[in-house]
Amino acid sequence: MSDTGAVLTHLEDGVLTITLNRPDKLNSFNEDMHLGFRQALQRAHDEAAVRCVLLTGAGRGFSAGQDLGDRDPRKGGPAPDLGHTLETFYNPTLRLIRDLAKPVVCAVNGVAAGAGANIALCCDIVIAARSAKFIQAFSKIGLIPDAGGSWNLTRILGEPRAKALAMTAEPLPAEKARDWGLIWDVVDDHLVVEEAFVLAKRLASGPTRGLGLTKLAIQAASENSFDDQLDLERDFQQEAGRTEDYAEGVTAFLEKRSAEFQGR
Ligand code: T3D
Repeated sequence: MSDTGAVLTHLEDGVLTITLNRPDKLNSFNEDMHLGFRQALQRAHDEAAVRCVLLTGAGRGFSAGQDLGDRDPRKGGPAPDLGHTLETFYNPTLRLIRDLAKPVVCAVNGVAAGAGANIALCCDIVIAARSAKFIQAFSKIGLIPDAGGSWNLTRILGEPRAKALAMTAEPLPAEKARDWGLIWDVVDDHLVVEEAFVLAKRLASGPTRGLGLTKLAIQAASENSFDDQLDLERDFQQEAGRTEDYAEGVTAFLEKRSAEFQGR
């Protein structure tokens, strides 16, 4: 582990595991954790050796969102400018996850609340512990869903469920989140990180550029017209078709063996 305190990173078999590490505060986000998280995601962007990211939390929770101790009105002073904190801390991180042309797997090891829930839901493949729950906690403190929540929930669940989750702040159990199509899978608590790592390792040994383009193409689909998406598929496929991994994949098929992708 290369230890940056509030965030731990560990690179193994092409998988950069990023662990949110403030377990006594349910991995809620203070500035230190924001910076460590962003630094780790930037590393995933920059290093070719990183071919997949696995995000999880230390201890019994995934993340409880913003550290409310840092927002204590009883300490006096002017009200915090939350537009500024979103723009400075959360939004760049969410953009890094969405724009990263590599798979991001999330192992939701326990409760995910507020921005913690929505950061998890922004990842590409989410596997949750059976006891985990997702809470749009914002309305309990007078806020709106942020960290991409109003966008993701509405697109995935539709307005009725998105509004009800956001307005009631009712915990959404992991199995219901899976049944509603919000996450990929649910596994027994003690297996969640292990199973997510197996999946991440499999993705890390895949055709990294092709997987990255797949991610970006699927994300673009909800915004594009059918015609625009066909154009995008043409361009992305042209790029994928020029990778060494494509040549290796076809060769391996013809030679009746497993492909050995190098991520190039
Ligand atoms: O501010 C901005 O920049 C704008 C952005 C906002 C983004 C947001 O995320 S707003 C939403 C913030 N999050 C919340 O409102 C959730 C608050 N937490 C909870 O509702 C509950 O903790 C949970 C439902 C998540 C879990 O409940 P439970 O009973 O399992 O655990 P707990 O006992 O409440 O928490 C355990 C400890 O973590 C506890 O500390 P203690 O008493 O043992 O010393 C608790 O205070 C601490 N903790 C939990 N969440 C937070 C937190 N400390 C600081 N900030 C938190 N968000």
